[in-house]
Amino acid sequence: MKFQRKNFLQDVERFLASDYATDIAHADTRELYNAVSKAVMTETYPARKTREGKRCCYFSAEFLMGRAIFNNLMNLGILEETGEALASVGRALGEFEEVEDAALGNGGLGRLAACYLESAATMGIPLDGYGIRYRYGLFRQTFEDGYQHEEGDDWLKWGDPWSVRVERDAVEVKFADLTVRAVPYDMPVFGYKNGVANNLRLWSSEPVQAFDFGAFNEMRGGRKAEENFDATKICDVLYPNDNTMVGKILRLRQQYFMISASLQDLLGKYKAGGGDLLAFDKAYCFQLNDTHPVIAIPELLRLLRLEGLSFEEAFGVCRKVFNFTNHTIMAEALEKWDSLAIADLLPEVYEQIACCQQRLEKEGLDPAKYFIIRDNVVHMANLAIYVAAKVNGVAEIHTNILKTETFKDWYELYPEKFVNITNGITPRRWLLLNNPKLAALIDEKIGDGWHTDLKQIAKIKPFIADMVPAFQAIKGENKRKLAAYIKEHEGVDIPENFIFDVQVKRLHEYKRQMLNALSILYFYYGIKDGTIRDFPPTAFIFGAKAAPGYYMAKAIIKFINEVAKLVNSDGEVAPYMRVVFVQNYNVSYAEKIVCAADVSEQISMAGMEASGTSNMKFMLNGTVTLGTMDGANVEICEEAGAENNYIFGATVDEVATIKRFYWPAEIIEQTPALKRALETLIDGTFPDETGCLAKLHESLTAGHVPDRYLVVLDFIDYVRVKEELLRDYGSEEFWKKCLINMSAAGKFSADRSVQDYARLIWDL
Ligand code: 26Q
Repeated sequence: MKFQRKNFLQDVERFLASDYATDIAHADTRELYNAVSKAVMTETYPARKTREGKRCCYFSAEFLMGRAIFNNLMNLGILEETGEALASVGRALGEFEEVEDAALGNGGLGRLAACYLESAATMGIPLDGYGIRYRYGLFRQTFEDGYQHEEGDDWLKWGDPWSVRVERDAVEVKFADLTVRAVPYDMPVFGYKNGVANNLRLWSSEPVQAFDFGAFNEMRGGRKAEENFDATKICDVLYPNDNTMVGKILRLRQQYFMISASLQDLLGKYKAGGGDLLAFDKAYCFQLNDTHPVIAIPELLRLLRLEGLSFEEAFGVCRKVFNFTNHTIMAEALEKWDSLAIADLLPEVYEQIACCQQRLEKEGLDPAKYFIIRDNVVHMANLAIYVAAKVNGVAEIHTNILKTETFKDWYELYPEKFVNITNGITPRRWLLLNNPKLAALIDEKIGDGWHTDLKQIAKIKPFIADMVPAFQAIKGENKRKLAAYIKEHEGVDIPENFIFDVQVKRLHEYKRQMLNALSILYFYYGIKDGTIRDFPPTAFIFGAKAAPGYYMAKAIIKFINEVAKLVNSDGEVAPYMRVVFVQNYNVSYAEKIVCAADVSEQISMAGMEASGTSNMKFMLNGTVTLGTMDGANVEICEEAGAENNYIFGATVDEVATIKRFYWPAEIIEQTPALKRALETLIDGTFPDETGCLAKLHESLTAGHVPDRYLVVLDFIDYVRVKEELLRDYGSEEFWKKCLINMSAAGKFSADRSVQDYARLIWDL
């Protein structure tokens, strides 16, 4: 975008005057943010372009976009100019650090959707996002007495200047008990310095009439008035679950709401343009982001049949347009819905699901293996696999598990449907924007081709030895900044010369934050009793939100906060360690943490983490991985060399055998240091008024399936490798490992991922 300071500042003044009756000198940060954003929207509008022809639509219940302003200015190529223009009138771009994230997603799956939109725009691939404009995003987290507390995330209080409400495209969505109006809000997704803008369309639910006077008069009867009340409730809030399914009808309403609105919109426009319904796939294809949008399949069948297509014709269209991505093998995350619940809420949609089941039965397949509906339960993943053209996992190891275990029978039936597309991250947000000094250092050595072709970052290899001092200095500065931020927001002092050992991700038992916490206690007691000497000074940094209903995850947060209190208040260990659990970990916090980390903890039980994407972000910023052979860690080792990372623990194959006769009690007895760390959960070391720590202890040691995720099994190997890493830290060898990882991150660009999708799945 051509930037003209005079026009820009005039636009800003005009918006400040018309929207807030103020001016640049007097506007508060929120007012200035809105005016600046709208000025950019205005100036870029006429010049936005996107590719003609077939488009792919990314259907997703989550888009975890984070903060838009800096990324948009960077991609438009006007970040510096805007900063200078604001400075010339006595304001600063840095003020916008206060603006809160758009957190319309939980974690990996939602952030992946956001990275893919940015990468597709940058690669010139015509990909648009379709989802829900939640009124409240993922809850804001605080700790009170070490326990997690949740508050509503009122993200719109900052305004939404990057979205445009498109009244003319509003449609009605019908449920058995009510009809609501779906109004789209469009947000441009700017490609990196290429003039492209794709679109993210988020639907908002409203009453069919703004004020239904008839309903008002019938209010004593109740029913009508309640309908209008319910309409807005659909988009009220994002369900705060990650890798677990909640069977709430409201969640099903959300899914159908965004899908029906999107398909009516797309099909309506296609028809209006005179398109032949049987050739719908020549104009569109749909990527289903996990099972959450899978209701799109019966909805499109319903809509096509309303247009007069036979079931077989409509089914044929669906088989060509839909593709399905699976993000998890966890049984509790695979969506299953009660048949009656769907039939009650969406009778005509259920009818189409039943037709799919009938069609499947007619094929004469083994009903024990192949079913969509069984025992009055609809299996959304099976519906998706039966109909989709392509089914993909998100890392090599994950796709292999899908083929050989989770969906083994389906793979035998349709081997050609299954493909792997390893996840990726956008190098713009996750290096250029969050670590500008490192990006500039790379530019200086190899030019800027890597910005949009990350494979080129391998060109840095011959410079690695020379780069170490500059890299150290940049990392040191990033660490100082993070430490200051943590001091301000969490009240914990982290000396900058400490190693920053980081585990940030959703809180889940399978991700094994417990393993990390127990190792900290092991080091702590070892330092205290003198069995561990000269421990390399280390800050253990955690960030994670627990689903509000996930009892064990919340207990783990309480435990780690208690460990932090114990360690941080002990003067004897102060020279060696600190522990901090940062509150409200989100995309913006991640940007600060990722560039400052020395150790990236990726320690899930092998076979559980589909891919992971923070592992890629750390790698790209020159951080070694301390991890298991799980998810994309496997490919990170392939690319960067296992010898340049710190790998431990049982492999997938070992997990499978060991699980059959696993009994942790024996190992605990033979490992006194582990036993001692575990005992702190029940011996009064920590207050436990709610009994949650005792429950945590029980989950690791007792019951029908003790220690489901093999924390005890992997403990010894974990602390061995972790100590080795911490002792290697600071050597010339270690710094080279960091840079080798950075130089080998090319594969993990989301640009590569979306190009793989475009070529192997979307046929764009
Ligand atoms: C389902 C039904 C009802 C309510 C909520 C849900 C729900 C919501 C979110 C189920 C799962 C999720 C999120 C899953 C997720 O984030 N998976 C992660 O996806 C990443 C991107 O592919 C991977 O890198 C991670 O390994 C995987 O855990």
